[in-house]
Amino acid sequence: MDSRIVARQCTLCEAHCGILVTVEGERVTRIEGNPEDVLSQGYICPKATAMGGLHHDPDRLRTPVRRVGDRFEPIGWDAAFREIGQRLRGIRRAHGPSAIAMYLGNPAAHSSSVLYGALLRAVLLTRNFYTASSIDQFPQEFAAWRMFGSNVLMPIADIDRTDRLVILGANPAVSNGSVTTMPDAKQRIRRVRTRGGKVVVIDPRRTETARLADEHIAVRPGGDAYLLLAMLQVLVTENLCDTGVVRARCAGWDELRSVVAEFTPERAAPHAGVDADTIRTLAREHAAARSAVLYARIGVCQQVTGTLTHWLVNTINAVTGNLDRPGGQMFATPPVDAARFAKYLPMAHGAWTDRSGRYKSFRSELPVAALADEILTPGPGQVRAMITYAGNPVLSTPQRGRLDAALESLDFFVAVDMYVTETSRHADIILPPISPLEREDVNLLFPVFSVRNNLRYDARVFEPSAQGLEDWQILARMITELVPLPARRFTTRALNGLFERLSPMRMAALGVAAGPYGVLRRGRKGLTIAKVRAASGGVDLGPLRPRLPSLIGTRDRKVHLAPPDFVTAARELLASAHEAPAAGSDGYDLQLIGRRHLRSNNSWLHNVPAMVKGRDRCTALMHPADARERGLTDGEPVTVSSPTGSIVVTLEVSEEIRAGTVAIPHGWGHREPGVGWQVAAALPGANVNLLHDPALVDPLSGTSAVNNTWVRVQRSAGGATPRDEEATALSRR
Ligand SMILES: Nc1nc2c(c(=O)[nH]1)N[C@H]1C(S)=C(S)[C@@H](COP(=O)(O)OP(=O)(O)OC[C@H]3O[C@@H](n4cnc5c(=O)[nH]c(N)nc54)[C@H](O)[C@@H]3O)O[C@H]1N2
Ligand SMILES: Nc1nc2c(c(=O)[nH]1)N[C@H]1C(S)=C(S)[C@@H](COP(=O)(O)OP(=O)(O)OC[C@H]3O[C@@H](n4cnc5c(=O)[nH]c(N)nc54)[C@H](O)[C@@H]3O)O[C@H]1N2
Ligand code: SF4
Ligand SMILES: [Mo]
Repeated sequence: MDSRIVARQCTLCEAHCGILVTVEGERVTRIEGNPEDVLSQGYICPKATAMGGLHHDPDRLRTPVRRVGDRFEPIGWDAAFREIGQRLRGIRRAHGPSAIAMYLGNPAAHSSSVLYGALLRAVLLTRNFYTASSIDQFPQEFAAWRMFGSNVLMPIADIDRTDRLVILGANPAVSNGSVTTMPDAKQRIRRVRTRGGKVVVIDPRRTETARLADEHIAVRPGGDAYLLLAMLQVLVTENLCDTGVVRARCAGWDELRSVVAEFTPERAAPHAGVDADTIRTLAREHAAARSAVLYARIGVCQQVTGTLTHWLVNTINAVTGNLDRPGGQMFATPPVDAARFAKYLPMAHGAWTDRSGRYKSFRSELPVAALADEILTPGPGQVRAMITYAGNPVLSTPQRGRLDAALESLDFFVAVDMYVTETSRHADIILPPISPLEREDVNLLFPVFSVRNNLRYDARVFEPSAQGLEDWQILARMITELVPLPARRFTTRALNGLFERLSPMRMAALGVAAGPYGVLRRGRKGLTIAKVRAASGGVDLGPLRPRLPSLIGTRDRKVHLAPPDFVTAARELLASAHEAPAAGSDGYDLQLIGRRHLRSNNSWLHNVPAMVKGRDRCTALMHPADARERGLTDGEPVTVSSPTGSIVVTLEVSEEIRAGTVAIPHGWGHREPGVGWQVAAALPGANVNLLHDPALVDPLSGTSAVNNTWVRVQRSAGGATPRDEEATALSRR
């Protein structure tokens, strides 16, 4: 049989590891790491093979479908777009542009089709634009915007050169790095230690990453802001800061010092759940190291103190002289230098709000916590139609379990997705893109956040069928339907023709040619997409280089250490620290946090058998002392309830989690009627977001604080197992 090997990337997570895909006949028979890949150097995780599984998955939609009663029937592309155009234009005419909402999910960021997602968003002119970012990295963007003048300036941990790596609320050994792209994070972490450096992990769970570290500090969930404020107090009072650098490059130093002056490690200790000596040592060692970096990610984003924590992380790195220097926090010089221009975009925090006035827009979108209310609450401005693109908000966002009913109540709903998911099952029309292995691409986003400057190319493994469309083509056709056109019947074709010539690949080629390494700047030796395509593992563009002065977007061109709203919030937090730490109430006595598994990726790899074989992954992880106290045993079904909702999952007892804390992964709960992913639908597990109160957010950025829910865990009534209908019944409440 014909056999061939194609080099491309796995596009499932930010690492975008280089893979070699072996195809025999029409089937993928092997996926292995590409040793020539300039960033991943042969590494892959077990998820890489899912790229083949997804491609061949019989449940993956290959043609558009339309809902007829409670079934979906195939429909042609032209008919689908015609109907979408008519329905959406009608709703916009009757109720205004904000009556159409759009939700953009995580996989959108993994292909350059996202450019058309942004264009569709712009054409919609809606206030109701939502993305997964408001349950993800918004606090980091918000802190970057206020400190450096642009949300894109989220600094990267220079892990390959640091002498001291301190990780808070991230588990790169499993996630392979986020907002610091680091394929084979495990190896990179080990190398910090083999070259004589030190690794510390601050996390309520003794994670896969913590097991690689010199030291694990089991912080109380939500305790990080206190811990960091006290670290700063030590740095300031013991004169451990690099004041030369601070005075030359930063503003707000005096204000910052006055905020933390009184907040000793002793005062922080009960709130952080970490003893004072440990906090003091953390501060001293950070200052003493030749280079050091605090790296924080989603665990601390999803807290009411999300933005404050990321501000303090950046601040501690800055005042110890570790900002914009090798081994510290740095900024990439990517082939398309987005950060240079992003500072000119208006961020306009609070340009509008949701109708309740509680949630402010940030970078032109509303926090996703407002979504169900904006659909369900009647009155002027109510959302009547919805477009989802590469997202599964029913499983991935907290909505008090009302998003199913909300989506069902819409006048019209179109989902751009290749599965009938918990979300898209409510759609009137589902538009599936071709499989990732059928697209050609260069990703320009992740080089902005990678540990080395690079550009890599994704080759097509299979030719798409003649009818197959990429996401950007689907989105372009929707844009055409929505742009006000004078004589629609005649101009539609012209506009579609124009878009066909403006493929993201073409735009990327232009961007790269005009970028810092491009032919337009460097002449014949410069970088082109053709050169990247010709190199099997992409092009390495060298280590990160100091460059903040050329990027910074604040008016005075200084790093702002004390943005007034952050200072106010910090003072409020410190004032409340006079009281005892929060301890839950009404019997809600455990703090719930999330976790990720190496073979899972948010909600959508659970239909690939190789990714879900073995034991139930959606378990509640609990410390033995907590289990004993409740008379619970490993492996039994338990009911986990919060004031917001209740689910049934299997209990997993383990020393690895801090007492008083339970951890349950998100993205599960597929046993819903009508979902099309049949492997997933047969799995145990429940939707943990049913437990989270959407009203609980980081007040600065509006990010859902899903690592801050108090729950109660009890033996499941009647000994029901999570495979029973009970889990389904509860999750549909
Ligand atoms: N409680 C809790 N909730 C969380 C989190 C948490 O830690 N705890 N994490 C949050 C985070 S970080 C994230 S990023 C979100 C993710 O939240 P979402 O982005 O809403 O959800 P995903 O699970 O990534 O679902 C992606 C959907 O896109 C589809 N898809 C995959 N590839 C493509 C493609 O190329 N094109 C199109 N059109 N569709 C595609 C899949 O079939 C799937 O339905 O979840 C968030 N939710
Ligand atoms: N295998 C796999 N890889 C993935 C994903 C996946 O689902 N599976 N998802 C991808 C996505 S969309 C993202 S955004 C990234 C996320 O990448 P990471 O940020 O590395 O994500 P997590 O593994 O969720 O790590 C968060 C950690 O925070 C801890 N934590 C929770 N609350 C607190 C707290 O209050 N303080 C502290 N200090 N720690 C806390 C948790 O115990 C957990 O270990 O991963 C990406 N990579
Ligand atoms: S870490 Fe795994 S899932 Fe992520 S890109 Fe690499 S192989 Fe794919
Ligand atoms: Mo994410």
